[in-house]
Amino acid sequence: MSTAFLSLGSNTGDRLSVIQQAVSFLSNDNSIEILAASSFYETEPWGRKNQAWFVNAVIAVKTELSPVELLRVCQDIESKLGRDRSNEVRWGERPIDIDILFYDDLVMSNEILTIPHMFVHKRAFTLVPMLEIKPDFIHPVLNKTILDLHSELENPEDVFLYGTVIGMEE
Ligand code: A4P
Ligand code: MG
Repeated sequence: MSTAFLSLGSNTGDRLSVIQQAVSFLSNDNSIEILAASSFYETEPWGRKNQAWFVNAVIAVKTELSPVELLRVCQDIESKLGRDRSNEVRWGERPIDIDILFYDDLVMSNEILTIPHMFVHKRAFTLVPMLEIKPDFIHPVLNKTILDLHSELENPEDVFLYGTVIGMEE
């Protein structure tokens, strides 16, 4: 059994509901057990600024699936929830994105999967929810805790607990 951390994000449609449905699909998979879930956050778009704000969350799962099998399950769920990759631009808007942030302390990279996720340490929208569920997790390449990586962010994008944003820009 392995422990993986998954990032969920949405910035079109009913963002919160789509993320909740994704978590529910994951928990219904017989090979996946949800160990912990962060709160929901409203986050400023990272990478491509001119788009709607995202809702983001991170969950910890226990699974017997290999990393690639886990990715396939996540991509199937993305499709079920209406994601059509053929219409997308990199870092652009999407109804649901599920990324594998970490898988135990595995380090791997091939054409379909890079673990740890290559931007996990640069994004407040992944580090803030991680802080809630596993602040002492050590990034296996950078050898730093989530707490340290978060404190080292330069110019982090805005991340607010869901429901607490006043005057959010669209
Ligand atoms: N892939 C490689 N490694 C991984 C991994 N660890 N987890 C491959 C998941 N997928 C991984 O991903 C493209 C390919 O990456 C997959 O086919 C898989 O084989 P994708 O989800 O189809 O495309 P993408 O999401 O457009 O590309 P990318 O580079 O993964 O974008 P990101 O990094 O997911 O960024 N701002 C805020 N505030 N919140 C967000 O959630 N999300 C993005 C998307 C940009 N800005 C954001 C947010
Ligand atoms: Mg992705």
